[in-house]
Amino acid sequence: MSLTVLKLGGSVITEKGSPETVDEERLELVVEALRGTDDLVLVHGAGSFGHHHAAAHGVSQDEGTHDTEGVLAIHRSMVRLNDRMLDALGERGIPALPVHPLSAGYRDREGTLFHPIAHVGTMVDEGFVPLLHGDVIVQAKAGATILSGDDLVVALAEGLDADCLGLCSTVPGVLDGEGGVIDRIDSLENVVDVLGGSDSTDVTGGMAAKVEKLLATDAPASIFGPDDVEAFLAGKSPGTLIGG
Ligand code: IP8
Repeated sequence: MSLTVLKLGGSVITEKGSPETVDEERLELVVEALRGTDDLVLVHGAGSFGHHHAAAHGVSQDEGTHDTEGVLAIHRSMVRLNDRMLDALGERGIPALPVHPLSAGYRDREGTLFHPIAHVGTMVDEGFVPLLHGDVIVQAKAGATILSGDDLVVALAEGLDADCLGLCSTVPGVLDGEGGVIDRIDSLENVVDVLGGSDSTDVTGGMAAKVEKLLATDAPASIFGPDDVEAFLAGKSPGTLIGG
């Protein structure tokens, strides 16, 4: 079996500038491209669903909270998006099942993520498509902190020994100073100058953070745009290939 872990960026599937709004057209395009793919684990980001709640409650990857209301506001927002995704996938015959990280995983006081992998693997073995998402999760000595879908895909790809890992972003890959797509990145130092931050309320960092996380994985990882999901699933290397 050849296992693929794919993250759909929050800004791909939502309108990032307007609160809790799904980008229906983009979602349709991406979900269509997923049809017929076996052995797939999906993760989606927050986009306009999670980040503004996180910012409103002062919660980030580094700043935790013990305020239950805040935790629930962030989590429920992500569950609403996850439900919308499940509907869109189910309508097209993709057998997706939800996995909510808040209820499954945690981080220790050093920030190391523990998330059940066998659970997700068994779903795949049984022909389902696990659909996880960025979330707020408990962290020892910090209350609850934000877990980016980027960290989740890395942990899943490693734990499940995935054959490939993809991040579908709004841009067609990692862009150089002139707006061209960089084909391959083997080290962060070579590209750190051209990687900027994120443009809207985003508590989990921009492209530089993504590249850094992907460089730490064994599985070949790609960052590509929504038009390239099909090519990626067909085993091609669209966009930017990171490490591997
Ligand atoms: O969009 C962030 O996930 P990401 C999750 O994958 C929340 O970084 C709740 C802000």
